[in-house]
Amino acid sequence: MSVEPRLVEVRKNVLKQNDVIARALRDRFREAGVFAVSLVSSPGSGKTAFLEKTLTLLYPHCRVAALVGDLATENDAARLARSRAPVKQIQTGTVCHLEAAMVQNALDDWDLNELDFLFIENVGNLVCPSSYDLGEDLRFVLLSVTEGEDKPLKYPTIFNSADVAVITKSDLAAAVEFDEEAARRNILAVRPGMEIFKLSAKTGEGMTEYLEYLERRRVHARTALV
Ligand SMILES: Nc1nc2c(ncn2[C@@H]2O[C@H](COP(=O)(O)OP(=O)(O)OP(=O)(O)O)[C@@H](O)[C@H]2O)c(=O)[nH]1
Ligand SMILES: [Mg+2]
Repeated sequence: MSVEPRLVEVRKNVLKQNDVIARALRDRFREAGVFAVSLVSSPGSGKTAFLEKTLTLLYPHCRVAALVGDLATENDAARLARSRAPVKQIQTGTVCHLEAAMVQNALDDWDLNELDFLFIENVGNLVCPSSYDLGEDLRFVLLSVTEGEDKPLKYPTIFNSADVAVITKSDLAAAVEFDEEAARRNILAVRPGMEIFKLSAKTGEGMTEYLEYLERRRVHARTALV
């Protein structure tokens, strides 16, 4: 008997269990009327900066909160908390992605009825997070101008499992000779028709357009239920 089929079986069961919890989370989000958005990308592509800007701009107008996953440290939670929104860090130890059970545990003492948006920043990784549904309504994949236009082609699964792409750090585009046309072409080659935003958390360029889109998606998702 070879070892490989058993490993495959264990992995299948873990994913199946994750899907069951993710489904329960999705139902909970719907019932509470909270719109859940997750962010995935490689380490350092700007998830926390983008999320801090998002929370800061949304906080005065609606009820927002965030969970953030990292293997270690509370650094990102501390940065996000500057927005004044409720924030919780999830430390995954050696695990390279968030799982639905981790999100469920982190939400234990939060009343979701009091939220309009829940944001979930995943661990920086272009591979592991793609297999794990977190019950979110919308998944954003970030691609910074500094990491190379070919990333969607090299890591198609993460782009395929996301709903929307965000090109970040647009203020640095010229300095790194970012080829926007190639990046868009590569994203669309992997995920035809994907919505793409380009923005900078530093200058705020492109943020308004993206926030208007987010609000449209929230209203559409929540009124579609009524
Ligand atoms: N110039 C510029 N720098 C940015 C922008 N967004 C993020 N950065 C910088 O990029 C670095 C990484 O940003 P983070 O927000 O920590 O990236 P991250 O994806 O959350 O990183 P991990 O959580 O470690 O995966 C930091 O030094 C940020 O200041 C941007 O829009 N423009
Ligand atoms: Mg971060």
